[in-house]
Amino acid sequence: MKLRKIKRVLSIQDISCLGKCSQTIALPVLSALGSEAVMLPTALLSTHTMFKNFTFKDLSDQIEPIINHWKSEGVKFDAVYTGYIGSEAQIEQVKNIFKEFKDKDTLIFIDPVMADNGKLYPAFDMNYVKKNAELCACADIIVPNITEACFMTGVEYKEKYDENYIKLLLDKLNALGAKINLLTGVSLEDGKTGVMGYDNIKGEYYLYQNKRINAVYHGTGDLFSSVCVGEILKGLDWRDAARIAADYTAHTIEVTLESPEKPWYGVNFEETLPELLKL
Ligand code: PXL
Repeated sequence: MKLRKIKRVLSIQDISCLGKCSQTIALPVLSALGSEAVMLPTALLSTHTMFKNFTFKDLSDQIEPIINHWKSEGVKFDAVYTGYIGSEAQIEQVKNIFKEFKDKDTLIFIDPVMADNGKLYPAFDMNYVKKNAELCACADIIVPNITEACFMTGVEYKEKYDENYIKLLLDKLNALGAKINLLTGVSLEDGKTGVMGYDNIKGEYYLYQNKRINAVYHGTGDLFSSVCVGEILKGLDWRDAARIAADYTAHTIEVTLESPEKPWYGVNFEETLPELLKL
């Protein structure tokens, strides 16, 4: 009998108790795709920061003891996946975690969650952006949206753009140092949206456009990233993983529109997960 080993992924992001995003999306999606999800919560919030009056407990002081305990257990990770990181100081802690746990086959996947629609999320400033850009140098893959890419590269944010603008952004992202740069929310045709990436090692672009659904829900970036990580760990090439993640996210938004909640409560991925497993 051939022995199989489950891939183990460390998910570093906050726990927002209500409002599906970050860990509450990453864990179920990674498990469904067949990886063991280990979580390192960066902060504990009552809701994500698009709600009013959210509570926020920084968990930085827990990171070192947790990591030390895992080291004493000799634990290894096939991937380290980072999302929303609460502060500049925590970005430094994350860099150390990469040093501690990265060996030659460990995938480092960074979603530099900090901004959307031309604006930074509350609590972040340009110093935080600069640190996040430095962190991206450690990655095998980064998946910023256009706003995050603009903040990290200093390129002007535009709502209307063409392929040359996206290629310029990808060029500037490449200079940050990650191996694969994958821009999300790229819309190059009317009624379409998707991703465009550049593989720094092979020198190749990849563009994928699918149907654009005119609705904005919170947590869809986290859904896209979690699916990408899970699919890559299943052995898929990053391009196939990105295509599946883009199609699945769009489909989940469409399904969510059939039972409308307030968009900041997130998408109903619970309904579509069984279909993801068949893709
Ligand atoms: O979905 C990204 C995200 C994750 N975690 C927290 C957030 C956000 C975006 O607003 O506020 C706490």
